[in-house]
Amino acid sequence: YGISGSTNVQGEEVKKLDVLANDLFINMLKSSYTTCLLVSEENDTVIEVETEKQGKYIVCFDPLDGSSNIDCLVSIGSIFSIYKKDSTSKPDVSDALKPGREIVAAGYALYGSATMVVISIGAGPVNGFMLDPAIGEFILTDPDMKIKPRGKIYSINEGYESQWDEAVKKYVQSKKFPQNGKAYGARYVGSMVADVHRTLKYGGIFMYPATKDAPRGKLRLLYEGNPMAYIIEKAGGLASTGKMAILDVQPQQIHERVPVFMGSSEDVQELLAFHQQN
Ligand code: P6P
Repeated sequence: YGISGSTNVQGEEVKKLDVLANDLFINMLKSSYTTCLLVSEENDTVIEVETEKQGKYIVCFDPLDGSSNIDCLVSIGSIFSIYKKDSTSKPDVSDALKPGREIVAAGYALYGSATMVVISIGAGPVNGFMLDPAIGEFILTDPDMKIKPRGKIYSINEGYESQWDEAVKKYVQSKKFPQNGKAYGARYVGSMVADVHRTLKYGGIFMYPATKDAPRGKLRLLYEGNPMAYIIEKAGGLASTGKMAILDVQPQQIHERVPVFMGSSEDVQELLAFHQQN
């Protein structure tokens, strides 16, 4: 589909597939009678579910993340996090402004060389379900996913190097020109779901740091940073803003952004050491 001609709250061109995905998520969630409030990357304000269809869950989602990759057929995905409403009051935006630690379930769908849903619920593991188109079912192909303590890949948009802070510059430099051992490989898709899923499967670190143009980074806390941090932490990795755990950030508004550093624990700890030095 071509460009639908409109732009979303992020000022990005909204492509028809984005609009379609957003409509599907909203319609399916409302008609599940389990949700009372929705936050979508595509909607400026919270979406209140009609009273007669309300349930007790709040869902924050990016219906189609990586939309700039749609027309060139690079992997894209959907990301979601779920909270349980902790009061009987009328749902309002404050119900969505909870730290990621209060998430009850989260995950993503990756539309890549295969379609996979990775999800974790409550105290449960991270499970990966691959779609088998022959039977139209998602099969549990990756039970209890764990991330390696250290990988060999770093993932960042190097085009913005001139805008990074010193800690990130020195860390990336140390991966390219290590004092001992082999240099890391570089991989960057430009779709968070694809980059994080590869990091989960292979290990390493995914970074979207603050830049001079975007002092709080580009990725959104509620429906990109938090759900991915929830998955990575439950798989044994770390997810930080560079200053604190992403899941501990108290959101102030539904589309706020955070710097993101997540992946293998030893790789993230190494990056954080550069932040502490600087
Ligand atoms: P850049 C896609 O638009 C997205 O929100 C994430 O999926 C992705 O990680 C990031 O932006 C890519 O941004 O600035 O590197 O093109």
